[in-house]
Formats: sequence, C-alpha cells, structure tokens
Amino acid sequence: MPDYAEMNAALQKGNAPLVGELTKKALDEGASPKEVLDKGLIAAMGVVGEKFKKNEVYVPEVLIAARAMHAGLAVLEPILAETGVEPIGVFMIGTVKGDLHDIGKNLVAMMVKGAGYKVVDLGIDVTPDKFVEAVKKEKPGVIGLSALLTTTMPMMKSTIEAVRAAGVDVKIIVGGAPVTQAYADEIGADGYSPDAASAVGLVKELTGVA
Ligand code: B1M
Repeated sequence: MPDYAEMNAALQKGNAPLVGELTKKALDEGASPKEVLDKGLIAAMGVVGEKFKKNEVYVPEVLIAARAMHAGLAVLEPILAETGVEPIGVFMIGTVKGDLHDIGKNLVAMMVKGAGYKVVDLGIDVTPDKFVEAVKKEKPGVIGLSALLTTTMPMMKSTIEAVRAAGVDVKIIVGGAPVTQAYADEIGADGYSPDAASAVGLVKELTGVA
C-alpha cells in the first residue's frame, strides 16, 4: 500500500514535484489510478478546503496546493484518459463566468475522455456567449457546466438560458461542490452529477451510449 500520508502532506504543503513523484511511485507499486486520486489527491485537497474555511490557510497556500494537485493529475491523466478508439461523441465542458476553480472540471473532462468521448474544454470563467459560440462550432451532444461558488451558480442558469435561446440541440449537465439535483432541476438542466465518475454515466445515458 503506497504511503498516502506522505502524499497528503506533500500536497498540503504545495510540493508539486514531490506530489508528481509520489503519484508515479504509487502507480508503480500497483495502486489503481482511482485509489491514488481518492486517497492521495482528493483527500488532501479536502483537508486544505477545511483549513481554508476555518481561515487556517489563505488563498496563496490554497493556490500552491492546487498546483501540486495538478502535478499529480498530470501523471494520472494519460491513464484515466486511455482510449484507443474513435470518439463515441463530443462533450464540451467549462467553468462558468466569474469562477476560476478548475480542478473538478479537469477531472470530469479527463474521465469523460477516458470513456471514449472527444472533449472540448473551454477552461474557466467562460461566458454564456462563449459557450453558445463554441456549441455552434463543435456541435457537442452534451455540455457540462462546473461551478464551485454559490455566487457563480446563477451563471449556470444564465448559460442554460443563452444556449436554449440559441436554439441548438444539446443536453446540459451541471456539477460542482455547491450544486444539487434540486438546483439542477430548478434551472432546467438535463442532468446533475455529484462527482466525475458519475458524470461519465450521465453523459453516456444522455448520448444514448449506456
Ligand atoms: Co476556492 N473556494 N475560492 N479556491 N476553493 C472553495 C470552493 C470554498 C468552498 C472554500 C471554503 O470556503 N471552504 C469557497 C466557496 C464558498 C462558497 O461559495 N460557498 C471558496 C472561495 C470562497 C474562494 C474565493 C472567493 C476566495 C477568495 O478569494 N476570498 C476565491 C474565488 C475565485 C473565483 O473563482 N472567482 C477562491 C479561489 C480559489 C483558488 C484560486 C485559490 C483555488 C482554485 C485553484 C484551481 O481550481 N485551479 C481554490 C480552491 C482550490 C478551493 C478548494 C480548497 C478546493 C476546490 C477543489 O479543487 N476541490 C475549495 C474547498 C473545497 O471544495 N473543499 C474552495 C477538489 C476537486 C476535485 O473537487 O472541484 O468539488 P471539486 O470537484 C468535484 C465535484 O464537485 C464534481 O466532481 C469533482 C470530483 O469528482 N464536479 C463536477 C465539479 N465540477 C463538475 C461538473 C460536472 C459534474 C461534476 O458536470 C459538468
């Protein structure tokens, strides 16, 4: 069993090179990418989140922890996204306008890619207009909207309204820590998923693959 305590501590301290190294080492020792993700990376970021909430750490520390998390994810990405076949559909994703959080969004993108979809990632702080423009160009079957702040959740509603007003035929799913199924229903989303793994099932269901 890999030493997740060491990896957790390295992530919390923001030691990106060490997190990358320990992620590789855990995989070499035979741990599954999912176990490394959950026990090594997500668990540590959860601790950072709790400390952030209690004002025990501040934005700079959280940023360097996020950078360290990216270093671990970069090692996992090729494995999570491994697929040798033609794309089974197109999935577009972005973090809504005003919101700069991208770790959860990146995980969803990686896992949907791993399920065989072409993924168009629009990044963070994506305006409703940019979503509409990109949907017209890329013609995805499903769009995913991510929001991590209660203050940016209403931007999901604005984005859904803009996409619907453009008259394009696309399903829209939402997710992110403060988002719930009830909120998704309220704003007229086609689906909600609480985590990246279940987002894959949802995308498959909405594209008729599952
Ligand atoms: Co921010 N931040 N942050 N932050 N940050 C939170 C979200 C917060 C909960 C911290 C706290 O108070 N405990 C809080 C929000 C409070 C609220 O709105 N209720 C908060 C705040 C307040 C802020 C600022 C306002 C702080 C400030 O400046 N005073 C500021 C806002 C900036 C902005 O966006 N405009 C801010 C800034 C930042 C950093 C830039 C420093 C950094 C982001 C770096 C980055 O993303 N590159 C950051 C971070 C890292 C966090 C925490 C600590 C961790 C978020 C994370 O990456 N988690 C977070 C606390 C927390 O969540 N515990 C916090 C790991 C990730 C794997 O989980 O993103 O939830 P998550 O994704 C999950 C699911 O939600 C789901 O799948 C993933 C797992 O499988 N999911 C989807 C996500 N998107 C999905 C989409 C889907 C489906 C599932 O379908 C489309």
